[in-house]
Amino acid sequence: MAIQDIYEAVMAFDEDTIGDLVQAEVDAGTDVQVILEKGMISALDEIGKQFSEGTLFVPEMLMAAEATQAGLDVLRPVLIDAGIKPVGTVVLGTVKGDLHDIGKNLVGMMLEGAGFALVDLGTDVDAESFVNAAQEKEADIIAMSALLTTSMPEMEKAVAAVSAANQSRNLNVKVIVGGPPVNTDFADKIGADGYGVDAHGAVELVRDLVQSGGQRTG
Ligand code: B1M
Repeated sequence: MAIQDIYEAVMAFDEDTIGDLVQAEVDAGTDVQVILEKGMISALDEIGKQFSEGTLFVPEMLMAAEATQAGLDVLRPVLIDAGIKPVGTVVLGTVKGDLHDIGKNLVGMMLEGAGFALVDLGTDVDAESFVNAAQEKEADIIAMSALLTTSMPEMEKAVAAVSAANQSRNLNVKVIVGGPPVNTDFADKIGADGYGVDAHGAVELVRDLVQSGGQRTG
């Protein structure tokens, strides 16, 4: 049993056995971050590379994603330490037009594990839905994910809507953004309060913003 088997299971779209493989690594005491990065995320990177090269297509990308989700289901209870009193509330979603949710789900699990109450709006979330959910749930932070370059204008719109609602509805919600097409410069340009480079970075950033209200990269 090895991390390589988990990598191979994603590459083989094997959602039936990946759970057992992940569980075996968890039981063996392997670092969850290693299981995630070397087992699943690196396989998805290879799938993405083959998609770019035209040797794999959307159905294969989807099957690889489903196998990954099956592995993540096993990691969920390991990442989420139940029973912690919420230290803040985060509204999370992938922006409008974008259906990718694996990275977003990871960010959500790590936030829950760090003791934040999570309102996960799913994918294809428009600006108004982010704002309304934040108001309704009295959230401290809105966390937006994007995987497509074409989602970046939607992210900009959503950040602007939060900023407008902070004024017009007298809210005090901060926004963080993340995902491969965005970076600190983009976050600054669109007026976000920060950029999370990965799921761990997102947690650090949210923690910092909730505690101090400053702008930074996590
Ligand atoms: Co899509 N896809 N896809 N896809 N897909 C990419 C993103 C792509 C890079 C593949 C490629 O061309 N090499 C490419 C985007 C190119 C671009 O715009 N620059 C692409 C494309 C083009 C498309 C379609 C347009 C294909 C088509 O239909 N012709 C289509 C779009 C559909 C849509 O959204 N409207 C599409 C569809 C799909 C599937 C549905 C088949 C499937 C998604 C299934 C799902 O998510 N449930 C899929 C997949 C699986 C991928 C790849 C292979 C894997 C993405 C992934 O889950 N990575 C991807 C190639 C790749 O990434 N290598 C690709 C693992 C995940 C853990 O990483 O999401 O980056 P990531 O999250 C990280 C960090 O980015 C960060 O933390 C996470 C963990 O550390 N992070 C945040 C993410 N969000 C954050 C938020 C934060 C902070 C950190 O704070 C708020």
